[in-house]
Amino acid sequence: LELSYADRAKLPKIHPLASELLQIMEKKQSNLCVSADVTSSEELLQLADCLGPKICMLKTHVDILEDYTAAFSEKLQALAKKHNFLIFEDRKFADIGNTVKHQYEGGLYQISSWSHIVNAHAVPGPGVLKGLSAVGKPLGRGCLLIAQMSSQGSLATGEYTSAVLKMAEEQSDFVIGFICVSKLTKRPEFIHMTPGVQLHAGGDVLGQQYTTPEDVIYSKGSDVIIVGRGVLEASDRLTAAEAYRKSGWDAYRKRLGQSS
Ligand code: UP6
Repeated sequence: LELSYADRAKLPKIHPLASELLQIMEKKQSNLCVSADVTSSEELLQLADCLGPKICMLKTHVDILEDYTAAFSEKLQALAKKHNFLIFEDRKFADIGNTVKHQYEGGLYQISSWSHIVNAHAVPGPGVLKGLSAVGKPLGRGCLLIAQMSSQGSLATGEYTSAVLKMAEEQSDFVIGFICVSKLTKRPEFIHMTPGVQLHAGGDVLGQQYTTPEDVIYSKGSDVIIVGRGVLEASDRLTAAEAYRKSGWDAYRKRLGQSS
């Protein structure tokens, strides 16, 4: 039986942040996360304001901004409230617990103060999550573990991916789901999010591999499509975002056995 996003939001053991995301997805009929990979904070804020109504989540790489200020993060949070989306800083933490704690809370970006969701590699072992959750849990934040990657030749496969799943299950008070290529667990509390998505399969010259929203959501059983250049390089970004939203949502409805 395939549960709807709304059903999963009401599960007794669901993390409050995962529940909030699933409710947003249902309400906005969007399983689209736009990856706002731009280098100007003004452009990022414009993107967030323009595409906000179409997305459940906005993904950032704050360290590629050339002009980051604390005021930027305040404005981004206000836009997330205005348009009802969550912020996901794609920091890919990958160090010992004590170091990631500082990287998450402090430094120039103070990521924990403005990003609802972050992610981490499992390479260091469970200490990476212990460090992050020491900062994030009291703030109601959540973390995605990187179980697989979209890029060609990724080493995150097989037994490594299984070990990541186990690590997530052991710290499900902070881990809300996965970055992955396909659905990894039947446990409906975990949210699966997949990058490497464009409307046509293909890739780039640096190893990125693309599959379609239909393949990701319907065939592979993931929950959220993460789209960067598919939207950013379109001549009309809003129209492109709507095309991805519709394609992802239609695939979800098909998965539920509903006609689109
Ligand atoms: N990303 C991947 N693959 C992964 C994990 N993360 O592409 O396995 C991130 C990239 C980028 C976005 O860092 O921000 O998702 C994909 O962008 P694109 O759609 O422009 O390829």
